[in-house]
Amino acid sequence: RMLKRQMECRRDIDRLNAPFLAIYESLVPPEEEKAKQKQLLSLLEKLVNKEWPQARLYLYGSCANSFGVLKSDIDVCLAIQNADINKSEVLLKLADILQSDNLQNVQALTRARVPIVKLMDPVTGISCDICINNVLAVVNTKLLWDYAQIDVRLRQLAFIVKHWAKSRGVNETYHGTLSSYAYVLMCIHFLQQRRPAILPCLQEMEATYSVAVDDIQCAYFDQVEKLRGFGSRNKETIAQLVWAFFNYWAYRHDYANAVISIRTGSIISKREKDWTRRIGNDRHLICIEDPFEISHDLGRVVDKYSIKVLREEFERAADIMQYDPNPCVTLFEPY
Ligand code: 3AT
Ligand code: MG
Repeated sequence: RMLKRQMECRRDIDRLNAPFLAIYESLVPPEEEKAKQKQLLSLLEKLVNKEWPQARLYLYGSCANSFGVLKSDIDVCLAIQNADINKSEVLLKLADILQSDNLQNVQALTRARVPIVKLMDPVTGISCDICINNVLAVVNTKLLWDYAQIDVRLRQLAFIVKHWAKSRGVNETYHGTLSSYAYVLMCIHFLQQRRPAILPCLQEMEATYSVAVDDIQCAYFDQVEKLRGFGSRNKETIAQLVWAFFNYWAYRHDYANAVISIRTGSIISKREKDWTRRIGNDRHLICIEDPFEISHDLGRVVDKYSIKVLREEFERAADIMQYDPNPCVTLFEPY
């Protein structure tokens, strides 16, 4: 009976639509934030091009994938063609240039997993990380943006999930929980799997966009304006989807055998990917396949301690969605 109750949505669920939409609206950044980001980007472009005239700057991450909540930092990628550049040298040089132009807190982190220069622009108040030649991140940013154009429920769900993850302290990769990028992939997968489906699988469709990044071919259908209304046969509301999302990760997902894959629009098996045992530090306790770098498991940061934390948080959220009189408050209570 317990199980039956967990699989059955609460009857008054749609009463939660308005408050969830209000939370979503309150997180959407205002237009002037976009303008400030552009302003900072063109300042950076000007400075960078004085030293490297051929170089280009690209926004990536949440400031460009449409999943950025207000007051997010911006992620910038410096693309330099020259094959034999030394990333550390470029970063140190870049830090020098930025420092002498009144940008604040300039710091080159050359030994980080993704080496970057950090800075804060006192004019716009925006903080920014600049990395070098991380083209795959620019391409996966476009993929996420394209998915968001198809059905507004993706953006609504992802904002609520990200807000929940930040409030509950489970959006910290250095503590073994998941990145924002991983949570957005979980939302896309989830909406691809609803019946009727709310999102298609763009990488399984005829490719209208194709780029090679190193030895990885990134190709998918990107004429998403033709796909508006794709999910309209599915009438599920945001409250129902939030309920079902947490229910899926709390009680339905097969952690022992399943890999979620937005590339194929389905679940694939750990065995098929040879992700059944620990290799080095990759334990594969929750498996989220990167859409392009398919040997990359976004769950690889999760360890035997943090998997418990994560799963308990999913269960807490699912139970709140099922039983709590006021989920829109309780769900986001600081841990
Ligand atoms: P926040 O709003 O900053 O929390 P975000 O979408 O900017 O969310 P991150 O700062 O975690 O997310 O990452 C910035 C971008 O870097 C997002 C994605 O394009 C790329 N990225 C992050 N982690 C990975 C990864 N493990 N593999 C490939 N690309 C990644
Ligand atoms: Mg970011």
